[in-house]
Amino acid sequence: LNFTSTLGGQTFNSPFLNASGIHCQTAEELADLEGVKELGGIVTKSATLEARAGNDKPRYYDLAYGSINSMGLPNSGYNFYLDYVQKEHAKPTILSVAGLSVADVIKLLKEVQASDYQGLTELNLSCPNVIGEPQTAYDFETTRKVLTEVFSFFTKPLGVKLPPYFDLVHFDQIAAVLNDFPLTHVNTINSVGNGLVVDVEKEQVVTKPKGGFGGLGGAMVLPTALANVRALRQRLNPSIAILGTGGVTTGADVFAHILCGAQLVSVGTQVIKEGLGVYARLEKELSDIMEAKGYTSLEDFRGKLQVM
Ligand code: RRO
Repeated sequence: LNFTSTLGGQTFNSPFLNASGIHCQTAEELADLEGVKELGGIVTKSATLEARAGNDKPRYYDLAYGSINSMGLPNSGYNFYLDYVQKEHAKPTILSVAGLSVADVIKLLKEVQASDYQGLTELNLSCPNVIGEPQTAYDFETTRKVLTEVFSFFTKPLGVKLPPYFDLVHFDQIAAVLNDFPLTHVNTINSVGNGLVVDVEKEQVVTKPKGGFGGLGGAMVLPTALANVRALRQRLNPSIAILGTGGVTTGADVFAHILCGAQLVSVGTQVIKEGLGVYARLEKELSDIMEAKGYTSLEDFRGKLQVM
């Protein structure tokens, strides 16, 4: 089977990525990812200008149908991740960056532009968990302003990480903004922001920051993720690839993401639940489905979802 996909001029030998934030904060975790042969590429934890400890713990909670997190952008600072991606790696990397202000975003991307790094960068416009900070990509005008300023100087491959949208008009509105810029990709979805999980026995929330509000991930968000991949694939310029993230627990879920138009597919919560062995299982399950259907490459079914 041919699992090859291209993105930003680079070849990914498999469609699988780690979701940003999952097992990609420390040098050890990133080295672990390099050792997973079924991973097509490696995404770093979103980097800020300064290193951050993140929010108080507990800040991640495992649920039967997924997870809730309010990590608060713990990371080692952009210098660490920019050094990391400039080293030799067997797989392509995606450098994720997140600003706490527009000025931060510009400063971060100017550093990336000035560096020797020629790979992909992804601007996270959708972190739901930094106290007092809105998710930028829910504000269409601010998103346009940020991208206008960014593309006045940034010439390297750049994508954006989006939050989930829930209204067809919002898909139209964000696509109208994104289509005006030379983006390599959009990565959709980030966690479903500001859910609240209640422990009825304890009559209490399950995570400490923000009074228990946090981003939802895992199986419960799969239909939302598929809707976002599909709706954006229908609206974005063909030159903008879509990275599908959200709700993957089986090879069938990976197949569904690709059927909706995903170029690559990320796994988050299920990596936490199952460990890095998840990728071998998903690859086997995807292979079995493709073989049963007589497909030999991802192109055979990518974006070919049928409607009634
Ligand atoms: O660190 C986090 O709390 C976090 C981030 Br930056 C993000 O983009 N998405 C998420 O679910 N958590």
